[in-house]
Amino acid sequence: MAVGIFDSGLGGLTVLGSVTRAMPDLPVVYLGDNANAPYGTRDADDIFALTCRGVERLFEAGCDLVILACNTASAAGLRRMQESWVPEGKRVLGVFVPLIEALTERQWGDNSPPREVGVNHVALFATPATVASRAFQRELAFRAIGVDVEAQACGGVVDAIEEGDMILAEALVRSHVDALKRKMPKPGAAVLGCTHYPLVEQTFAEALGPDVAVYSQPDLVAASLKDYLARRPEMIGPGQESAFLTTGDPSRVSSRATQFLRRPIAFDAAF
Ligand code: DGN
Repeated sequence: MAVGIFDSGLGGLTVLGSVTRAMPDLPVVYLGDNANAPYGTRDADDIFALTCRGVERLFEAGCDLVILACNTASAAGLRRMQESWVPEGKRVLGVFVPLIEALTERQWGDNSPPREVGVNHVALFATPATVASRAFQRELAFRAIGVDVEAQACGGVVDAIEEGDMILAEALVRSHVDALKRKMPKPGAAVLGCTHYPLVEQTFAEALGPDVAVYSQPDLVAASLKDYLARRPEMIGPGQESAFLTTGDPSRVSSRATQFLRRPIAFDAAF
């Protein structure tokens, strides 16, 4: 069995990169819904329908476990999916929890009551849809008390990355960090709550300054997945190859992915 990784576009490749570094032999099927990216300005029902279609395709490709490597899709419907849509024998996991566990220094499955953690002021950078959902704040409230979150909706950054305009993406990041600092002058930590943002992580870190700890998802998700699979060896098995699927133009997406991952990647049409 392969593990499926789903994103609205190219952002999930940051998670895929960390997963394959942590588990080089793990077969992974990636699906990017590039034809419909970005999701960040769509409504929740639309995002839910598109995400279900992509995840279903990954189930058909032989994945029993799918990671929603998209905060926007997770915010719009991960819980709804898990409660009412995921078929028996299949699993869908999101990317918020490993991030929040790192921020609150908790272990997977630690359901103890909320407690004070070492950081009081947290800056959240995410897409407009993720920020509007307040899903991050809700998850954090289950685990930590006394943490003040200031969220900055980073309009335009995903679009610029999908278009390959990294100069624009970096300029937008700097202006979103400035906007955040006007609301919260001294964050103790910054959370990159979108899987596209690790591609401009250095710009976030430079704009935030050396005193702000930046939490980014790819390595945290890979470590949680490794731990999860170690406890469920039956979920992975031989006989499946890694594959890359897109709803967009395979040759265009392949060349962007090859640039990002710095190795040759060949996408096929998903449908
Ligand atoms: N990478 C997606 C996320 O983590 O939210 C971006 C979603 C989008 O398409 N805007």
